[in-house]
Amino acid sequence: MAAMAVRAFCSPRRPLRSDAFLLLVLFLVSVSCSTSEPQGFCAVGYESDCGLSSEKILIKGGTVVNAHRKEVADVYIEDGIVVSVRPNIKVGDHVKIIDATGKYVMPGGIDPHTHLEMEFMETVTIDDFFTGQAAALAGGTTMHIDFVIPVNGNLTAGFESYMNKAKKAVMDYGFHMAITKWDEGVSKDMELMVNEHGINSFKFFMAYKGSLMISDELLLQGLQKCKSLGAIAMVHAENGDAVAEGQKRMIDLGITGPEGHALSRPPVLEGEATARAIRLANFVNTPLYVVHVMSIDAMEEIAKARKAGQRVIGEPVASGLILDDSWLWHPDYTTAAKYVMSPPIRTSGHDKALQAALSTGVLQLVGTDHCAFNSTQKALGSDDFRKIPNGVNGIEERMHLIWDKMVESGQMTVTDYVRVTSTECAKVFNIYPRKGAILEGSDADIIILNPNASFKIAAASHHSRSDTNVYEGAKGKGKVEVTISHGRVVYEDGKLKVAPGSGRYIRMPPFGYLFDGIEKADAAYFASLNAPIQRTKSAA
Ligand code: URQ
Ligand code: ZN
Ligand code: ZN
Repeated sequence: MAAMAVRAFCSPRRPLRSDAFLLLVLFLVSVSCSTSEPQGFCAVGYESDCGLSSEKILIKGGTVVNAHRKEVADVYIEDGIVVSVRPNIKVGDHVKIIDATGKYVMPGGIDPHTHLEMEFMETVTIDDFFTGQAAALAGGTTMHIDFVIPVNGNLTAGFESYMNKAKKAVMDYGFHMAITKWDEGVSKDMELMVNEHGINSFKFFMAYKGSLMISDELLLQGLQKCKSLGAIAMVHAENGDAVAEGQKRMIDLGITGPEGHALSRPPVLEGEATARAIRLANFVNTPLYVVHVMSIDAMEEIAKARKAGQRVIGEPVASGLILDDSWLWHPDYTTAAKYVMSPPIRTSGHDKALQAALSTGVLQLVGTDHCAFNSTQKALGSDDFRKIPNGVNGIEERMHLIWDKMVESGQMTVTDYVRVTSTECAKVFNIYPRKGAILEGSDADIIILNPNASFKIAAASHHSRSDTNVYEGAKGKGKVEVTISHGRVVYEDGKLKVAPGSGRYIRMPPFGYLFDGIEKADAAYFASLNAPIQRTKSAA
């Protein structure tokens, strides 16, 4: 666990208060460090911004990269906002100068898919809004969108429980809302979430039979409600009924290990559900977002729909782009169980096809589905793979892995890198250009990546609370050296300077760009019906 500087109390700007008070505070910190957080994590008073006030910052001489262009320019930041982006900016005193010569200055990553402190499969994901976000910042991601799980199907209760979890936030975040049951109350609450709480996307699970899974009837209701609210419908697309059959088939064959997980839910079940969701969204004529696209089968359904002009967004995740399923056959259970997630990581070949689809725009943005469980939690399924908590890490590793795999390999340009790791997410969820860009007036969420430096991934040095990492030992080119969140340098020289409570909830308005012209298409559809036919009662 990398050390975090307890800045506030040592910062030159904060006068030393009475010794007694300082001792009390240090005692509180040591208690908080020793009890809840592993060694090296130090959190200080929630409300205080720990002296991490917004700084005046000038980033000099870097190559500023946005999704639409790159330019050698300076970036001047004040009060958490990008004030100007142009060459040779002159500034006064009290401005922190960061030399970015030879480096890339890019919008901080935005991770559209995470699960922090989520109750799932008889346990809770190991990273909460403090450790998960701290890991994100160390990896160059400055915002994430997490999935609120309703409490017994109740959306408002779910929202309140997640706002409570997010009290310890150290970076900006937003919420998607899962829909796990349907009734008039849920339909009403969806309006509330959109109009009152800044949620503009809802997720429907077509798998996890008996827990989160919903029926096609509910999916149809949900798609129509999303359309009326200008909210993005998101789907976990696997045929949950067939998966249950696949699981039974494996267990009956005596296959109870992690390899059984992959064998029980083959790509065809992801392809079938993706095609079904796409056709239902086409029937309703509303945009669809397919989360964690893990296979060629699902990707080709998305490609076909987009080629036909349908508004479908495909989100591959780092694990599907980088890893293959050979790990699930690893003889050591703890090692194999690390890689159990759904849809499963696929055989080698799917990863390369997903990379190609991402580099050519068939798929639009990269998430992580960060849903980390430590080895003790994963051991819950040591006798039956159906009980292994599904999920892998990635929130800290995504920006580095995609840079190395896609840009260093020449598959993707640096402007496209920014588009798929930040800008497209901001646009789809309607928070661009406040987020996802380095433009005058944008939030100063910025990373400085040194293309000539390198990274190495290891559980021993990562910031997640998990004792394992599915990218253990991975090395590559490109290193995020500085992370600026909301105008504050929160990661520099390998040190995190974060303050619980400093993260902000980002409201996301409905009717983003994916809804532009939907009503025109509806009008054309109704005009095309050429019905009802006015028939006179036949004489007969
Ligand atoms: O399905 C999801 O997105 C959640 C439950 C995370 N777990 C996973 O295996 N993908
Ligand atoms: Zn899912
Ligand atoms: Zn997920």
